[in-house]
Amino acid sequence: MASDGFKSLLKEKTSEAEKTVLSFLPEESGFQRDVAEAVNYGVRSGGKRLRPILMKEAFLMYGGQDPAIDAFMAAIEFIHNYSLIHDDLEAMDNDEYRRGIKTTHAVYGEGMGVLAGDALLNLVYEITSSQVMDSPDMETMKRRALAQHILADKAGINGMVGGQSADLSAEKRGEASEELLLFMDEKKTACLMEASLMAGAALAGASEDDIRSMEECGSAMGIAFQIRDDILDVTGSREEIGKDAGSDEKNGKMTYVSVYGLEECRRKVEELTDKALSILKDAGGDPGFLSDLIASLSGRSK
Ligand code: GRG
Repeated sequence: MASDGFKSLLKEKTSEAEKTVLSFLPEESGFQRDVAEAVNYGVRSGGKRLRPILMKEAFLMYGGQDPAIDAFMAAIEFIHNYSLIHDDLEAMDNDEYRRGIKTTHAVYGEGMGVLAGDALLNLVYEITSSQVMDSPDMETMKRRALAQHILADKAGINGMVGGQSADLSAEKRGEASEELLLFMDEKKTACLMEASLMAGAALAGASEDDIRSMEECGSAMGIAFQIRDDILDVTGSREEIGKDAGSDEKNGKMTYVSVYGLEECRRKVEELTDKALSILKDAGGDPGFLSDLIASLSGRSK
């Protein structure tokens, strides 16, 4: 059970992350204002802001001081939000609600939903490449470029997009195996957790070994996060999870719950969370809040 101290710190950090992310949103003006409005609607719709918080905590854990962290926090949240907007489209999961309100395509139409996701992904490269170009020295430029590379790699064909592609193909072909399930969840969900922790560490100038530890920690916590998501899709209500429950079953998706059942899934979440925490403990630095955050996610209800 999370302590009151942890809860109030999380609230504070969530509101800081939120403020940072929103400060990078586009202006709603000109002939392109509709897409800017759709982008802003999607990003302003709330959410836990987990990925930018993870990034900032890894950054602080390794003694980071680079002001570019703000742009990178916005960037990871923009990648996440683009993936949600596209995931909700008719061509994907066809979901009408997310974060307790109508999805972006449900409000702005399918075409604008596609464009809003595209625009967000481009914003990622606009705001992070500006940070690389404006670096005050070569060392900082290398750290920023590495952080940018991590985001691109983990979000792309060998990361999140690859996982989503495997998910769509499995659905279409009726394929199912433990190996495939693990691949899908590692790629489509854990990769952005990995990217958050790794990019935070990279911006702080952490060593290659430390960045690798962040990757391993993000992988274990990310898979646990997805299994918890699968559990909530079965046991949660729209009030709790902000979207229609039972979406996986409706779409005939293979999930951890459909393969292993609820009890085994709960056990796996605990096991993976312990693994993430133990990697973090051995990673050097003071993981204080980050440990508490990862531990709290195993019992999350939204
Ligand atoms: C290029 C068409 C195209 C798609 C990109 C759509 C996509 C690839 C990937 C989707 C991956 C996806 C939506 C995975 C689910 C991950 C997940 C559990 C998301 C929910 O994260 P939370 O709970 O959300 O952090 P909030 O709302 O709190 O931000």
